[in-house]
Parts: sequence; structure tokens; C-alpha cells
Amino acid sequence: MNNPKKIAGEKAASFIKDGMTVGLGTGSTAFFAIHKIGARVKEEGLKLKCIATSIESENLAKELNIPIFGFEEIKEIDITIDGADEVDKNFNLIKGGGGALLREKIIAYITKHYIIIVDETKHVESLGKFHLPVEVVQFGWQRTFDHLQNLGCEIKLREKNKEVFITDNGNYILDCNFKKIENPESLQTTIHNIPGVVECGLFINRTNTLIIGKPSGEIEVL
Ligand code: ABF
Repeated sequence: MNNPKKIAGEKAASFIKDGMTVGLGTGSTAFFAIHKIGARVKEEGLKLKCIATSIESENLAKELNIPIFGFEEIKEIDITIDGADEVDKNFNLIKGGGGALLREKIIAYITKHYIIIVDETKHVESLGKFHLPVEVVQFGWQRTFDHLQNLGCEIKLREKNKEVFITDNGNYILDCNFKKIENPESLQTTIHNIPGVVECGLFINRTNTLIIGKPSGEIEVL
């Protein structure tokens, strides 16, 4: 049986060309894309300027001798390859299951060609079955929790290994289960108006290419 995440990740890495600036995503699917990029840098001598969406991905890139740059040098990114937790029929996304949504969105918004890589289980009719991650500052998070809960979701403070999860940016994540999100664009605006919210995991009208890996070994490029 093929690994759908691996075939999607490696297909995405094949779009990278010498001299590009590349955004490196986070998660178990982006893991395969980063490994393939590392192999191409080694075998083809690709000259790339890369920037990572998490400390985890930055460390992996450094292990693979993929050159990492900061925002001092990178104003715009040619291609970013990233995963997602859900993708709907309009290519809108829920991201942040891995806790990297803030850096991922900052990088997505300076990317010319945004490639999302998923296995077919992530492709849904409408968003919301997966909880929506919302990154919030620690100050007053209990009240931010209340404001979000009043939007009509079951909500919980994310923990990891029985400790409160802290993002790369020193914030908390509140996972909001809306069950079904009818209008992701308006929900994103509503959530952003709540004081204490830093970012939410809705990525609206950002995706340029969707690559879906399947257990059969087939790849769908949309
Ligand atoms: C990351 O990819 C996160 O935004 C998202 O949670 C994750 C998807 O996880 P995986 O690729 O491991 O299924 O970008």
C-alpha cells in the first residue's frame, strides 16, 4: 500500500525550481515534502532560499542542509508547500492541528503559489468536522474562551502530554468545535474581532494548487 501523504508531499516538491524562495510547511505530510526538497538540494545542487512555518520544520530543514533564511532577506515567496486538516470544495482550509497556524498564515500571505498537500481523508464537502484551532494570548484567555464559546462551539484549551500546549510564539490554542461551518469567511471575521485572538486556522481563498494522495498510489492535482 502506498503512503498517500508521502506521494502528495513528493509530488509537491517536484514543482520546486532552482533559485526559488520556498515556504516549508508543518505536519506529517509537509515532512515528506521537506525530505524530498532536501534530497533534491543534495542530488541536483538546487539553490533555494527557504523559510519554515515552525521551529520543528526549521530544525528538520537544517538537518537536511536546506538553506533557511529570515524575513530580512525574504519579502515574497515563490512556492509554499503545506498541509491542512480539512479542505472544502472551494479549497478553503482548516489548519493548525499541528499548532503552527500563525506562522503558516503569515507565510501563506506572502506566497505567490500556495500548494496544499493532503491525503484524501482531509477533502470534505464543508469545513467544521475537525475542530477549528484559534491561537490566543495567555493574558485573559479564560475570557477569550467565553467569547468564542458564545459563538456556539464546544471549546477546549489544547494540552500536550498533560501540559498546556504553548505555540512557537508563546501563545495558547483554543480548539473550537463548530461541527459545521456554513460561512467560513464571516466566521473568520467574527473571530478576529474578539480581543485576545491572535489568529484562527481558517485559510480562505489562499490555495492555488491542491494535491491529494490516495492509498491506491494515485495523485490528484487540482
Ligand atoms: C499543518 O499541517 C497544520 O496546519 C495542519 O494541522 C497539518 C496537517 O497535519 P498532517 O499533514 O500531519 O496531517 O500545516
